[in-house]
Amino acid sequence: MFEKVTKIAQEVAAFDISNKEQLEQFRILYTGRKGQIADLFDDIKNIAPDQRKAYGQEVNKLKEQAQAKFTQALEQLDASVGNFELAIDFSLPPVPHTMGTRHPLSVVREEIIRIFERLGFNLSEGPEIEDDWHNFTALNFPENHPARDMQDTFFVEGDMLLRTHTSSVQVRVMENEKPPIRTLSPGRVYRNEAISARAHCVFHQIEGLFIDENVSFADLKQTLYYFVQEMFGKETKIRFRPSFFPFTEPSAEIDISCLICKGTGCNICKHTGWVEIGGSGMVDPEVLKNCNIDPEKYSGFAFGMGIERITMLKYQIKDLRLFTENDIRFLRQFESL
Ligand code: 2U9
Repeated sequence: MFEKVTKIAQEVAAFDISNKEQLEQFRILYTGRKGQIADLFDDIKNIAPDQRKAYGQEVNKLKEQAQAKFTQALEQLDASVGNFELAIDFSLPPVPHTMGTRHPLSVVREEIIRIFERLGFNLSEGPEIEDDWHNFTALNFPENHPARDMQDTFFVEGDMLLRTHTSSVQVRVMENEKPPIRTLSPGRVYRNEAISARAHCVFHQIEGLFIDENVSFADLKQTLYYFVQEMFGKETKIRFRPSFFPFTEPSAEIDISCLICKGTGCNICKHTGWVEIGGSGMVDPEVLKNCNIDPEKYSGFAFGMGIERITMLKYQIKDLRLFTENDIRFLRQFESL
């Protein structure tokens, strides 16, 4: 029995450990739970009782030697990995550095803000969870207006709802500030709509409000004309189509000449030569009154646009869902903006 211990001790001493595979082999053969040293301990029952003590001491000595050899080899191999395998290879070409890019909606929102900033507009923000007064009643929506329906608006609780437009922010501005008011309110809005290529239940709007003495429809037209030329290029034409909104009177839809066919007719403009970018109008005197502004003294205009819509027109994006899918192949296309 002692010869077996000596034989294994010789093998352990002679075993060459120069890589991780050999180290693992050494562990399996000798120091592991099912290794030969564990077997030697099991053999103790076959040793004559008067020799068991000496045998045990021998096997213990071997176990310590093997364990020490294992630990030393492991430390050496780890150190060599640090020195060589993980060392930096300075001859490699640089890894392109991947920075995030600004979302196209943020780029376009900024661009719109910059244009109106040059006309003296400031920015205003407000809550996304609104009350009925700021979202509907102050804006002259009648009690039975379809926009107040559950099908169109997400109600939270009681008369609280997810704002359906950022006009609610401008109601708050009017309640809290005196004219002259020139303010722009960009933000997220919610409508209870099925998601498709052309509609989403969450989207972004930017609305403008201009209130002062003697503000006329001509001011509205000139302001939006300036915006369109700055945003879409000097050759872009603008037209106003009569419309109706509860909060403006008169009201007008804003169209621009189609950016693709320049007004000659194509698929994008459905062969009309024009595409809609938003709505506008003179603030209804009832709305001014609701916000404690004297309609005898002041008048104003307002307008609203969907940021998604403007971005889709400007960059020829065909599906609204791309804005929220976070597909890197889509987002990377706007890297240079
Ligand atoms: C106040 C009074 C009036 C803002 C306006 C529109 C016309 C309009 C739509 C465009 C596309 C919303 O994103 S959209 O669906 N907006 O047509 N918005 S006038 O009028 C106001 C705002 C605030 C106090």
